[in-house]
Amino acid sequence: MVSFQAILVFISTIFFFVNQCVSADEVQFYQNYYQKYGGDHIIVTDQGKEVCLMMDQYTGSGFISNQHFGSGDFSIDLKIPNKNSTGVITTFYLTSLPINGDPGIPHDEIDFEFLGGDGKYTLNTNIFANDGGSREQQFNLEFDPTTDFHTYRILWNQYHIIFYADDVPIRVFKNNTNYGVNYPTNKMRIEATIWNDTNWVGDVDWSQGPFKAYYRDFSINGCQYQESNPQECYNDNYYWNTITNLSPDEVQKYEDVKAEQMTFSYCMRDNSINFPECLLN
Ligand SMILES: *[C@@H]1O[C@H](CO)[C@@H](O)[C@H](O)[C@H]1NC(C)=O
Ligand SMILES: *[C@@H]1O[C@H](CO)[C@@H](O)[C@H](O)[C@H]1NC(C)=O
Ligand SMILES: CC(=O)N[C@H]1CO[C@H](CO)[C@@H](O)[C@@H]1O
Repeated sequence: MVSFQAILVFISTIFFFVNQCVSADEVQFYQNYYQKYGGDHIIVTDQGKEVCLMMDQYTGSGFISNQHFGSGDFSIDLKIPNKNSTGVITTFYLTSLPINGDPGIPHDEIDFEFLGGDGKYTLNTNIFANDGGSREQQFNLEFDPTTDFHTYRILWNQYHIIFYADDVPIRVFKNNTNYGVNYPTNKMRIEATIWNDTNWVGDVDWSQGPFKAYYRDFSINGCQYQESNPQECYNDNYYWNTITNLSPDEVQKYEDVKAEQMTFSYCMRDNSINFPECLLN
């Protein structure tokens, strides 16, 4: 009897892992996303398993998820443009802003933004929670994001938002609503873009273009938002909602990142008094 059960567990474990691998590898771009803008500056290749977002002096480009989500464990594999790309911004983020940018709705957003500089990159992260954001934290990653694909991940549940770069937690934003801190609650979609912002990161040298960012792995682990039952996305049946703390190993990695890779935090600004979380963490 025991061995029979053991065999069953064994078989179902194998089935589980095979199933996971197959689904992660084979999800094609158009199953979960569509082009938001940029005309022919977005190129889908490898039977929908890779997307190239391009920007030149005429336009950038971007894609957006079909669904809205209320929680999830969102990730993508990304390789950043490898040219001298001052002024080029490559992103992967969640946003509540509708496609026409209607300013009437509360703005929640969770951002990974790679800011191209003179031969180097800064990873900017930001969080908007029913407001204007301004919660930047910036990092010099320990790897070069331009030479290979790396996995960037946003875990968003009712307890915290965790930003990961290759399984290293680089930022944790806790749900401190009990202390008067705003926290994202609105339905959000996933977007990825390549764009430029002269005022923020400087002028682009268009002669260095076109700038190309490559994305892979279009599987999505998220709770589809239901207007009639938003609370459903806090259900423990979703594995990401059972993640309430960093593991001891992750705590150590996170401390190392804060000490060695974080180059800026909004909590260092004079107006950080407006952000109660700066005193809590
Ligand atoms: C944040 O935490 C509070 C409890 O501390 C909870 O009531 C609330 O639903 C949480 N907010 C979100 C958006 O999950
Ligand atoms: C990179 O391009 C900028 C213009 O956008 C230029 O000022 C800078 O000298 C270039 N750096 C290198 C290393 O080519
Ligand atoms: C190609 C592209 O998107 N260019 C934009 C760069 O940024 C300026 C404003 O900072 C826009 O006016 C351009 O359209």
